[in-house]
Amino acid sequence: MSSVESLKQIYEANGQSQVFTFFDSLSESSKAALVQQLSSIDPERVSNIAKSVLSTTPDSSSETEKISPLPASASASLLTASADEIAQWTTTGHNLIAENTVAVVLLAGGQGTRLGSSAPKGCFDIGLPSHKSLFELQAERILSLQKLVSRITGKVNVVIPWYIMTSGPTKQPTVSFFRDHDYFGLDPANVTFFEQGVLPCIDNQGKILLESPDKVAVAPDGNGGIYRALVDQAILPDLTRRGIKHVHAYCVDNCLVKMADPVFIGFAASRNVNVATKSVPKRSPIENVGLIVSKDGRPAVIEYSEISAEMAHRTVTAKNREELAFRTANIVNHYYSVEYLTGIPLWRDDYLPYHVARKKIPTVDLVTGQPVSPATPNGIKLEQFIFDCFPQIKLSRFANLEVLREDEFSPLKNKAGTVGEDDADSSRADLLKQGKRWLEAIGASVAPGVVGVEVPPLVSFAGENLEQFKGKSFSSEIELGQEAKI
Ligand code: UD2
Repeated sequence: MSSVESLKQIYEANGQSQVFTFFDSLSESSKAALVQQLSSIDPERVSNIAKSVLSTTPDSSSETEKISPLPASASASLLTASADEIAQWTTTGHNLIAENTVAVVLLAGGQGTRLGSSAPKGCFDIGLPSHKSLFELQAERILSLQKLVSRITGKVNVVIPWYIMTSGPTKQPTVSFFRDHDYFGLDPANVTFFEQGVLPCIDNQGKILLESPDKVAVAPDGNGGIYRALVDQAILPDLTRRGIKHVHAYCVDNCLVKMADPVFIGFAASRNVNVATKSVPKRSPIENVGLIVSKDGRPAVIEYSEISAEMAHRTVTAKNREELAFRTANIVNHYYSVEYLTGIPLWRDDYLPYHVARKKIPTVDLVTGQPVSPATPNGIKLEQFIFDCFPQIKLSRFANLEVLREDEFSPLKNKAGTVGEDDADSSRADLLKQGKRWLEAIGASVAPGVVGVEVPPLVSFAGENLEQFKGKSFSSEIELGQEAKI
């Protein structure tokens, strides 16, 4: 039996024979392309996933399991920790970085559709005086932290390897952007790109959708695809080869992200946890953030797209103040011990659940063969979520570190001038205000009406090393270090 016949049989057996609708009318090259793509897909796995996601309603889980806020034993907060505690975490973090045991993993496979830009989000210019992209800010923070740790510990050749997860749509433009900018001064040997997997899109009956007569519609498999990719793309052996013990994974669109944050690394390592996460107090009941909770005695995150309105709005009265019952907001800022990550091969195939994203998926009419550009969602993109590994972790090996939103979280989600928050304008303002706070803390001044000053990462990683600007006054929004040009 030919390979095509056996392929048809497998798809037929799993109720997915529609993918061959136009096969006989295709050219030889199109037939080969479709056979190659279909051979890389497991129709049984897709049909099983479709069955599981189409049979459960998201709210059902959040109502039944025992869900409560994380216990105090698994939480800490920079808003309440003592200066000594924070200093200890910072020193521990500096030493671990100095020993070259800390790496950073960037989640950069998202397609940023809400932003309305076709380029990868990391390329985005949020309008700073320097017009640096998010990628450039993040690269310079790595350079800055390497230099800072070297200066503090006396260690030379401090290296924080950077692993960048891309997806089909973002890989080429991301790699080109780094090459065109000469890796922003980083050594390319310490910047590794790897690609996450894709999954076929399905219709509301679980049938795999064709994008065109000779191509299955596919989409990145969610930021939870990182676990499969760390194994399939041989990142785990590279981490081990380099002697990495601690990994910081983060969301590309947060202009305030502290790359390989020594405080966070030191906090997690000193508690000897497998997984840790940063959080901020939720801004409002309807903020698009996951909620970090305890579910059946394990850490978990309930995504904003799957939480019930009742739960999102539930309040409690504490210290005579009414506040949200669930207010520990996930900000895609996670820590992993490499010891934990080496266990991925044991569970990556069947542990993480799949989530449903109902989308408008360009497809082809199976009768007429005509392209269909749906005006309303006609299908489902299947995604895994990075935080769905949390329930694997005992609460004793997990920790949440609450941080200051103004210092650590300003996501770029929306097109400027549309929603009015979490956009380029708020990102730009939040970064400039941070610079202003840092400068005022050492005795510089920023004129009224000036939003703030851009402090380049290579001048300061987290507000240190600014004494030279004591007494200076800034009368416009500039990038520090450029004032000589004014
Ligand atoms: C994410 C969080 C949400 C909250 C919010 C805050 C998840 C699943 N949800 O929601 O709880 O913290 O951010 O900003 O983490 N990505 C990939 N591959 C993919 C999809 C996404 O790498 O297939 C990356 C994406 O590039 C970004 C991060 O994951 O760096 C978060 O993706 P998003 O911005 O689409 O997630 P969002 O805002 O829906």
